[in-house]
Amino acid sequence: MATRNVLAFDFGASSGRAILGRFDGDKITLQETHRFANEPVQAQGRLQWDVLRLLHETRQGLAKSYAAAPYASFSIDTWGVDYGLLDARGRLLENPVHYRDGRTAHAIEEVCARIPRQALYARTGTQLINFNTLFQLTVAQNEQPQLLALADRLLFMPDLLAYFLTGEKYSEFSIASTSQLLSPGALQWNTGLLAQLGLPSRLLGPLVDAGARLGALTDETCELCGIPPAEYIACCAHDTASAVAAVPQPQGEALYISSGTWSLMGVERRTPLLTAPAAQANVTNEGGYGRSIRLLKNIAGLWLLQECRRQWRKEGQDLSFADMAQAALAAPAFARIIDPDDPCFMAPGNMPARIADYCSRHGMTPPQTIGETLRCVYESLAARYALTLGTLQELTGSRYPAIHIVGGGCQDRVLSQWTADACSLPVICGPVEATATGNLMVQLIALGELADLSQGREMVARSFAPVTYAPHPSSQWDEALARLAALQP
Ligand code: ADP
Ligand code: LRH
Repeated sequence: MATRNVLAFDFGASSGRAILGRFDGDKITLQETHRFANEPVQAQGRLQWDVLRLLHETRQGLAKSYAAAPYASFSIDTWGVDYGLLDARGRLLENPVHYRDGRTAHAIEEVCARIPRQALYARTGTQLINFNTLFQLTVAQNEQPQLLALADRLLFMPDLLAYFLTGEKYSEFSIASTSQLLSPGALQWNTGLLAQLGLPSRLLGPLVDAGARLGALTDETCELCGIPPAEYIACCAHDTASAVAAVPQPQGEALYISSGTWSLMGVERRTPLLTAPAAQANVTNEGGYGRSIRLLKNIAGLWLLQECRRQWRKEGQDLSFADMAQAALAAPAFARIIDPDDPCFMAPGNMPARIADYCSRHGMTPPQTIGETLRCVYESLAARYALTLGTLQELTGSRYPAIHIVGGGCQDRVLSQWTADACSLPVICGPVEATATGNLMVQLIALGELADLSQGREMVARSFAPVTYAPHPSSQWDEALARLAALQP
């Protein structure tokens, strides 16, 4: 069979990349044709995404990839919840605001004064995290009513970038499902909820499933890039949904951690779980490929390591990932445990100082060295995964034979081994570029090269050799879990 080429753009909160996939009918091979930093910009008191820079980099990726090999189609996935607003002429009204901006710090309390927490959860199936689009919009409505009055359409980040390139305005299901603006598990805006909160439903346009074929590059982009009009196919436009699609699990019963800036730990289901214990645990029911449900928990993830690394670089110490792992291994074990999900770690800033401060406030000796700080973060993350495993098992009534870790973070051997140890389960790592692989796979299904998701997952299993970590449980991990469980925010 002739090779079929498709192109994925995957934007994480720390970097973006263009990845060309070559499918030979059996396996897929990946070529990274373009990678760029995704650095937010603080301006006028707001943390914002540099969306035009991202558009520019996307065009670079389109051109460079075409030079590597002509592709039949392309697609875009990004992080969740953030959006841009367009006016009636389709012009972007303001730079999209970063979900880590502090403007939504009290948004949950304000909305829940009108709609009780449990009712909001039952009506949306979405975890209550202050950065959800719903909360961002209620803050915008309070602070900038004139902006919302001018706005005609809201597009989530991947749909916005696709619109810049194709001129078509759609909202893909998985990315829309991160917003808290959908009815649970449905391809349907929750207009009743919007009306109750005084938010304009006219902002919300047509919803489509992943796999929809949505037009082609505009003449403007073709001319700028010097390429012919490639087709745009919606992938699972939420990066986590694309990553979960690429978890090599033939029966779809695996427990996964999508490990990048965030660690998203969960399982795939057919229906949303909206029980009181699910609401209490604040797990989310996000949309996946084929209208599946990703029942998962957001865990702060490698963000803490990224921010520590950024701070040390500022101070003149440029550490590689291997240096960081070495330093952690050399530090004393289980000296301190932090809650990686504590709100004090959410905003960008001096993370080592915040970790030290957290330790002091919770009666622990602050870490003195880089190695001690890193050991604390690694052990705390692994312990958080283990507690989350327990929560997911309780909620679903299932036991899981192994944990699949996918994404950039699965290259971290120390974290992978300690996750296996803390969870007392084998950890199966890979693919590293799961998000791009899931993005490419959905395009291949839409193009008729693969029959369905299970064929796609078989292709993933054939294409990427996994790395497995056997667990070495110990009573020290049990104690660490108990210490983490006892920490109060
Ligand atoms: P996102 O898409 O959310 O920005 P990625 O999936 O690209 O994140 O993962 C980025 C993270 O993966 C980095 O912050 C780092 O912690 C981890 N990582 C990347 N490369 C390596 C490596 N070679 N060794 C260990 N960890 C790595
Ligand atoms: C991971 C992610 C996650 C969202 C967060 C905003 O990149 O998409 O699933 O909760 O970013």
